[in-house]
Amino acid sequence: LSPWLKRIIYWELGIPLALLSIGIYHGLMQVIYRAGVLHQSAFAGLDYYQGLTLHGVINAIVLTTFFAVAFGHATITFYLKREPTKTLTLLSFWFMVIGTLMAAWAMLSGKASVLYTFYPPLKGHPLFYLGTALLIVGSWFPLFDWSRLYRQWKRENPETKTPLAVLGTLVNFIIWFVCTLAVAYEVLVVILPWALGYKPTVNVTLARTLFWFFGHALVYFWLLPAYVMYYNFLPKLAGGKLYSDMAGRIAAFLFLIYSVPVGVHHQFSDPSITKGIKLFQSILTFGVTIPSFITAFTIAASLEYAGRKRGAKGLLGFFTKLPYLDTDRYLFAYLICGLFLFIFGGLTGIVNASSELNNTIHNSAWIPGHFHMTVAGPVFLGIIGMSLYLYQTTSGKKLFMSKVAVIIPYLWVIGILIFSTGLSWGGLIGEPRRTNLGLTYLNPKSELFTPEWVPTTMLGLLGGIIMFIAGIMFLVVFFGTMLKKRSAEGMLTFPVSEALHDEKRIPLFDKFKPWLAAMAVILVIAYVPAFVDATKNPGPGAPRFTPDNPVPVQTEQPSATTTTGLTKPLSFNKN
Ligand code: HAS
Ligand code: HEM
Repeated sequence: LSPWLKRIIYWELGIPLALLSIGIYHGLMQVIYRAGVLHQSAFAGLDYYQGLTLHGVINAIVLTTFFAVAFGHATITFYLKREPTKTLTLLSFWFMVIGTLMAAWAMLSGKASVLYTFYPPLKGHPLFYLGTALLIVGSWFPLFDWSRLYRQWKRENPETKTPLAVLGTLVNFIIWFVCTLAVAYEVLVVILPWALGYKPTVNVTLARTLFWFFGHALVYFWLLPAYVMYYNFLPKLAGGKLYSDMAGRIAAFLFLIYSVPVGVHHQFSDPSITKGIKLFQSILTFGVTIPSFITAFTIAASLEYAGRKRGAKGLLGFFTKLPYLDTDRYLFAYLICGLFLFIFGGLTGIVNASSELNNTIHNSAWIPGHFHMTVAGPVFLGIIGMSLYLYQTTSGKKLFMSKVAVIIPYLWVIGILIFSTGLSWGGLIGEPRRTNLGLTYLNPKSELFTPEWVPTTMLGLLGGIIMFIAGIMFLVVFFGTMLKKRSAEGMLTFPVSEALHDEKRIPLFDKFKPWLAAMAVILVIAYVPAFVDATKNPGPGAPRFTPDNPVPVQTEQPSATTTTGLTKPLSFNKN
């Protein structure tokens, strides 16, 4: 690893992890507001929605994107034995840093409390959207570089199977490139002209449809680096082999075709999109669970093989023979904890995907319950575990507080399980998401006080405090390791797993073109009708809202109560 590339990878890991301190502080604040410990709309100078925006954007957008790029550089360099170009890598880094700074300024100054989904008609400062666009465009550059390196490698090794980790990384960034085209269009063509004041209204349905074209594929962009670790490193860390190399390839290509055309499952409640499209995308969503089921069985078989090699007996005895607390293989602890949480993240996802059941849990606390067992489960634990591993091995330093490092993921699992039980249970009894419950529903002085939500939000609070403690402990270990003196020669190395069944090369599973063609066809069938709907039935051109007031800024008249006691709909100024 050249010194310049190593330095960039360190910055790409270090910057978002430093920001994570703000990210998890606001996670803690969320459970505090929700449990009604605070009955106010702001704390320490930061407003509730400002905090929630910082939490979602830092944890789910900035940390994940920087990490995927840094890990991609490391994986490609390691497996293909060639490095990306300096100019493009630096350009990508600066785009991402400047974009993050612009968005951070907008959020911290309270000018973009629009949440990480930035749905219009909530309107943020233009720099928030421009910053996000820069961050995304910056993360595209490495794909161009890596594809060139891959093609070079393939020319020299036409009959060798593409290393699974390289395949996973390329598939991931292709998904990312395709889905971000939609969000780039949303930001640059739909939102920015309106945010800058050139257009008075915005097509809310179109913006949401473009967002979710991007948004669900985004979750697989978060997930695939963790899958690269599960297939390629976890079996070796467990002391065994990957059960089947082909299973990993099939899973990667299935993600390529299924990740994008499922976004409408976030819009089951959007009236402008017709039922048939929703049903079709609901079925495709079941399709996208297949690669995860393949992964569950393949990795379980790999763990079983490792456990039996270490002398395990009986049906499930292998679970007792795995290196859960081995400080030399601390990465194992992070990966196995993530996998364990994903069992519940996956099950709750399947509930969400069922369009009828979705009516019950949409916009309820169930949803953050689901996604903290996915993005804050396998994804987050993979990111922090691998960041530590990459830094420690390439710098040649010893781990700071290694015994603590290995228990952090277990503490995190305990925290998430309590937290998500509270939120999922709360969701089932009507507790909403994205709501400062402390102001009303969890405030005994309010007439809206809802005592049924006391136990659920208390569980959320307890779990959230444990997660916060585990998160801070991780930051101490990571930055403590950075401050240590070098004790050995650092080098880029991974615990590479051999395959138990190393199936011979089948060209279909070693080529991108057929899968890209299939992806294009499914995308067109799934999304052209959705976009036609969104463009034809935009609903009233939405006026501007500010985050602290549910009443639109540009109204002809305030809402009035009729003699029947019903509220007349607001009439929007459509000019
Ligand atoms: Fe999701 C909403 C459906 C996966 C993230 N999801 C969200 C949101 C986020 C998110 C952030 O259909 C909220 C967005 C917002 O702000 O509004 N999701 C699914 C489905 C899956 C799924 C079907 N989601 C993810 C992943 C995420 C993520 C991954 C982040 C990384 N999700 C939905 C739907 C909604 C949604 C609807 C919209 C809801 C609404 O109404 O708003 C699937 O991909 C899940 C498949 C997973 C499995 C699990 C396999 C299990 C494995 C572990 C095996 C363990 C072993 C180890 C071997 C089938 C691989 C055992 C070890 C021991 C020690 C025991
Ligand atoms: C939202 C708590 C860590 C990603 C939330 C919410 C809570 C919360 C209570 C729901 C707010 C609501 O809808 O009312 C925490 C705590 C954490 C933590 C206590 C740890 C100390 C994480 C991590 C990630 C993450 C590590 C991702 C890597 C998100 C996202 C949202 C969210 C994307 C949605 C924001 C939105 O609705 O706009 N968090 N979280 N969280 N969290 Fe976390």
